[in-house]
Amino acid sequence: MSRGGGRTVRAVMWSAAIGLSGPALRAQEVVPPERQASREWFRDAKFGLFIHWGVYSLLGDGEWVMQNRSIPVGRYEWLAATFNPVKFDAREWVSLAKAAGMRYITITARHHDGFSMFDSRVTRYDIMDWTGFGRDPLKELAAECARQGLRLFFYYSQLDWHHPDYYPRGRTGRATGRPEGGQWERYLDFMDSQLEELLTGYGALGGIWFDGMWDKPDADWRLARTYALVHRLQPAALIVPNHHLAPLPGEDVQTFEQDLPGANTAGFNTTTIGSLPLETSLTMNRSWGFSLTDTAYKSADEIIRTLVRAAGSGANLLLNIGPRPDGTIPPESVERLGRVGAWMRDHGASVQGTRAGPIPPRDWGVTTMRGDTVFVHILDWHDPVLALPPIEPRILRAKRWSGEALSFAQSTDGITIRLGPRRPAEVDAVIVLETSRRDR
Ligand code: FHN
Repeated sequence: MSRGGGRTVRAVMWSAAIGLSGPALRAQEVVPPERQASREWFRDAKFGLFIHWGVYSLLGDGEWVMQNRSIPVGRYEWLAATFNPVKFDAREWVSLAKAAGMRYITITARHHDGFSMFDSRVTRYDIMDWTGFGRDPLKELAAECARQGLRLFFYYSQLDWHHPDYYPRGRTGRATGRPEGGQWERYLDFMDSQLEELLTGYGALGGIWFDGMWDKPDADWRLARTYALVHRLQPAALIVPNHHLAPLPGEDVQTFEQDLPGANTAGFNTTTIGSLPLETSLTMNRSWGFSLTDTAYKSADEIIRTLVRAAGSGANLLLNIGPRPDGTIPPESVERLGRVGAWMRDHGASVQGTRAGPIPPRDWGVTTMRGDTVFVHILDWHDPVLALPPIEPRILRAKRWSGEALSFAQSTDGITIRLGPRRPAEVDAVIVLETSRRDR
């Protein structure tokens, strides 16, 4: 992924620019119980599979290849016609996610190249009408997710490098040879029509994952109207906006790209953390879309530690794969998902269904909690006694994840837990603290 410039525009200014001022702003603030319940489900879920897959996968150079190589619309259209993922198997994809311990899938229904990976009635530039594939992969995924009990989210790019009405142009997509002209309102109508298709033709969705508004920060995105449409068609669906701004009315999740909440190694995660559910999206190597040459894969241990660190920050991890153009998943990704899944089968309960614990994330590790149980995740600590800052509840018992009791001392100065002699390296040494809230 590459794209220009930092976005420091403040949310308040945006609210006006994108049509969320005045009554619309206030009208969006009531969150109905169905959506509240979905938010709690989301907080519990903790782990999801992100999938970037589309015409760009054919070139094996990431999802920005159209922009990065200045490919004109006509030539890209030709490429799109050759997309034929004959080995795509929804059951395999969903099973892989499920075995990894993931609870949801977020897949690109349409990325910035403007090609619809679903059967759309409002354009022929989609997988059913433009290619010889003859199947709607999102329909198959939706059915399979429903069968296996995972929720499905659709990534939807608001930015479009193909549509003539995406005009005036934004920061990107200027070299694709489109005529200088177009009607912005018509483009917004087109987007709303596509969203309506996605929200009415694919069963109950987890939500819509929006991306790309940053391409035109000053445009009127008619966001209040689009969000109202989503909420009207599926009252339980969540809106996850990847605009890297403070959350706006109508939105349900604050998502951070390539960073844990609070960190900003990627350069665009400058917002402060609010009260909405949190999510971190992360590439498994350095690319979102399939790359033939990117072999910089994170190890399974690194992924597990990031998942645990995310949970300790109260966030989900949305871990990406970039399937190949034939529909198969790179073996490096399959292998890592398998290893993470093995860890999740044993330790998943220390992460899923939890909330951030009483001790804020530290270099040595994090804490999570469920009810009166606190999970101390030791990620980098090599000494026989672990020293923790004080926590409010009284600790009744401390034990290893395997059940072995540990001796501890608790005072107003803090907690010490005797870990005993150094053990073989564990990716995450989980200590369970059973506590009794003082206010009982
Ligand atoms: O430009 C996209 C990029 O291709 C990818 O989809 C990521 C995923 O979070 N989001 C955008 C950049 O913010």
